[in-house]
Amino acid sequence: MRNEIIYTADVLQAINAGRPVVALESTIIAHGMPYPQNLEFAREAEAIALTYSAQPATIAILGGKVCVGLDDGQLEQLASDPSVGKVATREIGSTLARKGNGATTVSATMSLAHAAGIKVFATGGIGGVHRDADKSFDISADLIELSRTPVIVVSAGAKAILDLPKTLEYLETMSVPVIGYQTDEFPAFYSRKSGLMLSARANFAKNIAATYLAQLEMGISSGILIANPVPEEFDLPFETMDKHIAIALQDAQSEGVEGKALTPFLLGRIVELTEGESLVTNRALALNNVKLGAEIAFKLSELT
Ligand code: PSU
Ligand code: MN
Repeated sequence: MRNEIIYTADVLQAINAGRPVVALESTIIAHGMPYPQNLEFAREAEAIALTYSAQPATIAILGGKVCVGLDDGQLEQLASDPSVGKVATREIGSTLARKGNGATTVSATMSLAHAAGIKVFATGGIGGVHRDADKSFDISADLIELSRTPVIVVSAGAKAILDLPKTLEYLETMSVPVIGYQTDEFPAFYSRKSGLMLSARANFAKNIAATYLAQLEMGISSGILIANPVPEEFDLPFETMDKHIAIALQDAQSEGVEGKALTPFLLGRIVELTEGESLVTNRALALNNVKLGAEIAFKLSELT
């Protein structure tokens, strides 16, 4: 009756041999991008990890099993089947128990990557404190998971639809190290700059790997958030994006969208408002994170 993890042969071999492995999430595929661009993205993310010498392991729950590493048919299912739900950590147990399907968010992917023995995970942008959090209390479970699960999460910061200063404050309170990769500034997902300064910076992947190992040696169980700015050529100006985000937030309010539907709604609305430009940037930043994730996983395997 035990719920085992189903690994692909490639992923299991890489983990057992101590070779570099980078986990990838599935909510970004199922709920973060439209079809078929999401499928192309999922395939390309895997290809980039391999190019940078790391084994990709896309994580999802399919047929009531935790799948670590997916085949192309499973990626296609995630990308195109609207019945695949969005699963955060608190929904892992119920999804497994009812033998359901679920695309895993940053929080759920972190906790399953940890259970599977994977130390590095690349995503787009993490969830965080929403802009009206003083009224809605909407704070992503991604932040809680970062505070208690020792996985390195490579992101382009938190999604710009959020309250970024409050998100950084919350991460500080929850003792989550936030390290700018080759930057002193917290990136704003679509934009390289937010005007918010970080207290930690790493210029090389090996320093990130060393920080992670130092934390583990001291029994610190939190994750580490890496803030990796979107490549220059895909940067969308913060001011322009803020105008689109304001409209998307208004639309969400007037349509009564809230809870876990909010983030997918806002991302989708912003794709429409920018006529697809935000999708091009979202794809580019997420792929850039996979590349850095692979480099960190490589350094980690060298050091251990
Ligand atoms: N990054 C992206 N697109 C996404 C997400 C991240 O580029 O769709 C997803 C992640 O799975 C993240 C989730 O965990 O959005 C946050 O959802 P919420 O705000 O409901 O916690
Ligand atoms: Mn939420």
